[in-house]
Amino acid sequence: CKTAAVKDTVTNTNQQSLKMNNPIITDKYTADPAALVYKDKVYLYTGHDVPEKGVQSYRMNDWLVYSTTDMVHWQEHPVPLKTSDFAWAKGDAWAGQVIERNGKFYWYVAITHGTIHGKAIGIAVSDSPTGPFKDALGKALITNDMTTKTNISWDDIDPSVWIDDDGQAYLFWGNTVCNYVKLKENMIEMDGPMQIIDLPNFTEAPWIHKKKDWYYLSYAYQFPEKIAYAMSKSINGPWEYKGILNEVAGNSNTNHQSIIDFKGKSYFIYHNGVIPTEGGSFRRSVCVDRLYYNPDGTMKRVVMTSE
Ligand code: FUB
Repeated sequence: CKTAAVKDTVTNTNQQSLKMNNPIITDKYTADPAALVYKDKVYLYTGHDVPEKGVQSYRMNDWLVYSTTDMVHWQEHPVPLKTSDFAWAKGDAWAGQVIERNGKFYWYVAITHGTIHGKAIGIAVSDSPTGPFKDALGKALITNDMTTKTNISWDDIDPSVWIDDDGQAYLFWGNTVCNYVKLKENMIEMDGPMQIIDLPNFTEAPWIHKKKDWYYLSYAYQFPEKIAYAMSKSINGPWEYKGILNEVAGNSNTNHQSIIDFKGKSYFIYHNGVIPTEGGSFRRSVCVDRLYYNPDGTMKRVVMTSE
């Protein structure tokens, strides 16, 4: 598999000082990682692929949460959120992200709508990063009615959320087109028009992070998915495309990234399908690797590791 092949590169370049034990979770299939740094811990929210014999499509009914203080030892917490917690939805616990504001934790998720044909973005809220979370709105914040789409065959609208230095919150999402909108301080209402960001080969999975005075918008690129990114001096753009950050992850058509800094180091968190025998596009596993920046702020390509 691809991850085994890059192991020597890692050793030779001496980039990797900490063994990540990839995949980091092996007793369950986990996907679509979204990490939150809060106080002295990292909370990792993931999707959960449920293997079903002979089924080659997503079976995802709940989301999972793990925490760590060292990025190596991960503690699993009780299931924090299920598709059935959204009464208006039909199923499919797809990608999402959690953010903290004023002591509350808001979880934006992609989920299949019960009556509108397609995916929607729901919001769950909790007083604790580990939940339990409950539906914050009682309806979808954003819907993606597929009956109006003629040129797209899939309807993933992975949300990603960001609170800027001035306190303004933003929601990013999209499939084939990246959209964003301001959120009100209550985090559950939009505040202004939806806008579009022009990014080459945008598929899905936007993720915003900031380092020094640069904003980074990384996303799943083409299909099978690589991770590419753009940079800007402002959250409102203009965004300049900077290239590929991560190759197609071993044995999975999708890739999905989360980028954080924790205790002075930068991390790239993603999924692949390398668990022997059953692993694949619908039985994925979350991995963590170190991320390094160049002096001009661009990011070095991530070297995927298998341990
Ligand atoms: O896990 C289901 C979907 O596959 C996610 O929403 C996408 O990001 C892709 O990983």
